[in-house]
Amino acid sequence: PFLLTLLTHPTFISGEFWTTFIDDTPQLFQMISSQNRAQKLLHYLADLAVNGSSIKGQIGVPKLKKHPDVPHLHNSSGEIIDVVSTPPPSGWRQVLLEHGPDEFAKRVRKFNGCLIMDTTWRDAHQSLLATRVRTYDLAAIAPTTAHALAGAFSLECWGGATFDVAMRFLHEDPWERLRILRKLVPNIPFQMLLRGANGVAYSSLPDNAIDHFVKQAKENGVDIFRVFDSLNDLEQLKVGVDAVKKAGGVVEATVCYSGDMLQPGKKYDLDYYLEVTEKIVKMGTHFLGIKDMAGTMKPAAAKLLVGSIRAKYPDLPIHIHTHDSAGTGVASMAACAVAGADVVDVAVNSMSGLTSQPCMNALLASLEGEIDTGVNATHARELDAYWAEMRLLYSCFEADLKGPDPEVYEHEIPGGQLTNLLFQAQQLGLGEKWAETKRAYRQANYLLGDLVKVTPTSKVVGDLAQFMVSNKLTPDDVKRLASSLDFPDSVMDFFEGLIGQPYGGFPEPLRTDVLRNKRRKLTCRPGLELAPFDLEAVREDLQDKFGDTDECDVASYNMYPKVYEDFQKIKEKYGDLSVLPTKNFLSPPEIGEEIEVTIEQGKTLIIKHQAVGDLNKETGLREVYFELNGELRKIHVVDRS
Ligand code: BTN
Ligand code: 3PY
Ligand code: ZN
Repeated sequence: PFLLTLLTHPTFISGEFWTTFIDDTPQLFQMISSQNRAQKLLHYLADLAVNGSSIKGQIGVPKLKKHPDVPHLHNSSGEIIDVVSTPPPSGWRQVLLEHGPDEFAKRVRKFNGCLIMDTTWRDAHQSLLATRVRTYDLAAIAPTTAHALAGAFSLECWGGATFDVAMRFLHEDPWERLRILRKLVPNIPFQMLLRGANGVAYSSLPDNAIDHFVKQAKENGVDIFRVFDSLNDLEQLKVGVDAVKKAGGVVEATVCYSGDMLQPGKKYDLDYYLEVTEKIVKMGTHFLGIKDMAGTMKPAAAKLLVGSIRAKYPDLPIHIHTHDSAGTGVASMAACAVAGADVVDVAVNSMSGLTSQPCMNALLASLEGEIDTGVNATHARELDAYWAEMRLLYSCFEADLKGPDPEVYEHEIPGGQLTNLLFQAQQLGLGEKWAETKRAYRQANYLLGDLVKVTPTSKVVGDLAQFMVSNKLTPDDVKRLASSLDFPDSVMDFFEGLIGQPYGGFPEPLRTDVLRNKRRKLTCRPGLELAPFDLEAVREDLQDKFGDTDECDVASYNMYPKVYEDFQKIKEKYGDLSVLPTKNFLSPPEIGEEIEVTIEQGKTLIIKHQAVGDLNKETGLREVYFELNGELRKIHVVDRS
C-alpha cells in the first residue's frame, strides 16, 4: 500500500521530484524493493506449504533434506585446495582466448592423448533428471569444478533442452545461468548444443534470429558450439554453422549417428557417414562432431568410423558424443580414443551411465597408462561426492531406469527420450506397455523412412509410436488408413517438410496420404520461407510489456514467445526464484524450519515457517505464517486442493 500511495502521488508522477527523490533517498528504494522481493518469495513458499510443488514431472519430494556439501579437493601433498580464493589452473580456454579458434583447434589436435568433455551440466541431467538441475546447484560446485577439471576440453553447460526447461519449469533465466557460471569458471571452455536452423527450439526460425541468438550466446560465455541437424540436412546445418562463424565462436559441425552401422543392410552405413563428413569438411569447421544420441555405436563401429575419418583427414579434430543406454559407452569411447579421436564425452560418475554419458572415472581408468586425458582422476572422483548427493536432491525427477537396455540397437531411441517415454508409460500405469511402446517406436521409425532420430525428429517418431499404441494400430493399419487418420501435429510438420529433407526422401504414398490437401510439400529448407524478425520491434514490445529488456530477452522471446511471457509473469508474481535453495524450491517448508535466502550479495533473508491456518470455506483461502528476519508475516493463499 505504501508503494502504491507513493507511485500514484501527483508530485511523484511529475518527473523532477522523481529524480531528486531517488537521488536523495536511495536506501528507501532499495528497502522497498527488497521488502517487495521478500514478500514475493513468501508467496511462493506459502503456496508450496498449502498446495505442494507444481513443477511438472515432479513425483514426491527430494530424498535429501539439506543442501549438498561441497567436497574438498586435495593437492598431491594431501592438503585441501582453497578453490574459492586460489585462481584455478589455466586451461584450454586460455589457449582459445589467446590464440583464437583456428589455433585452438590445431593445438587440441596436436595434443598427445584424448581430452574429455564433461556433460554433467547439460546432457547428463537432461537425460537422467528431465533437465531439472538448477543454476543454484551448478553455481555451488562451479569453483570446485574449475579446479578439478582444469584440464578438460570443455564443460557442456548450455543449449539443448536446458534453455526452455530453465524458463518453463525452473522459472529461471538461462542467460543468467550462463553468465553466473562463466564468472566462476574462467579456465575451461564452455560448450553448448545448437539444433542448427532451429537454434534451441524445435523448428526453424528465420536466419536472422539464429544469428542474433548465437551472437548473444557467444557474448555471454559460450565458446564452442556443437551444431547438428536432426536429419543431417546439410543446408539446415549450415545456418547454425554460419551463425557461429559470424559470432567468432568455435564451430563443431556434427554428423548424427543413428542405428548400428555394423548391422548389414542398414541405411546409415560407413559410406553414408563418410559422405556427410566430406560435406561438413567442405563447409568448414574447427571440429567434427559425431553424435551418437542413442548409444548405438558399438566399439567396433567406433573404431571403424573414427579410424576411417582419421585416415582420410589427419588434421581434422574429432569429438565424439555418446549415451550409455546399452552399457557399452566406456568401451566405445575408449575405442574412439585409440582410433584417433581428440575429444570424447563423459559425465561425472554419479551422473553417468544408463541414458546419460559414460562414466568419467571409468574412462580415465580404462585409458590410464596408455592415453593421456589431461584430467586428474583423483580430483574427478572427489568432485563426484557432490553429484552423489545431488542425485538424491533431485530424486523426485528420476525415471528409475534399472539397467542398460540392449534393445536400443533395435528401437534406437535417444537417451533423454528413452527416460521420458519410460516415465510416461509408468505414469499412465502402462508399465506393461513399455515393451509395446519400444516396439511401436521401431515400427514408426521404419514407417517414416528410417530417420536419423534426435530432437526434433525423435519427437516425430515418438509421437507416432504413442499414437499407434493408443489407437492400437499396426504399421499396415497406418499405411492403409493414412488418408483418414488424424495424425499428431509433429508428424504433419515432418511430412510437410518443416523439419527439413530426410536422406533418401519422404516415404510415398504415405506422405501424400497423410498430408492430403491439408498441408503443402516443401522442397526447400523451411527457413527460406520465413520473413526475418524485426528485432527492434520485438525489443520495444517486450520493453512495453515487461520493462527492462536486453538482447538476451529478445533472443529468448524469439525462440519461445509463450514460454518467455509466462516466465516473465511468474517472475512478476514470485520474484527471482533462482535464489531459493533447491530443497525449498521443490518441497513445502516444514513448521519451524528456518530458510536462509540470499537475494543479492550481502542481503540474506531469514525465513522461519510458523504455521498454516484453517481453510476459510467462503474465500477458499488459507493464512500462512512466517517470520521474516524476526518479524511476523501473514500470507493468504488459495487452497487448490
Ligand atoms: C518434460 O520435460 O517436458 C517432461 C516432463 C516429465 C519428464 C519426467 S520427469 C521424471 C522423469 N525423468 C526424466 O528424465 N523424464 C521424466
Ligand atoms: C537436444 O537436442 O536437446 C539433444 O540432446 C539432442 O541429442
Ligand atoms: Zn546426447
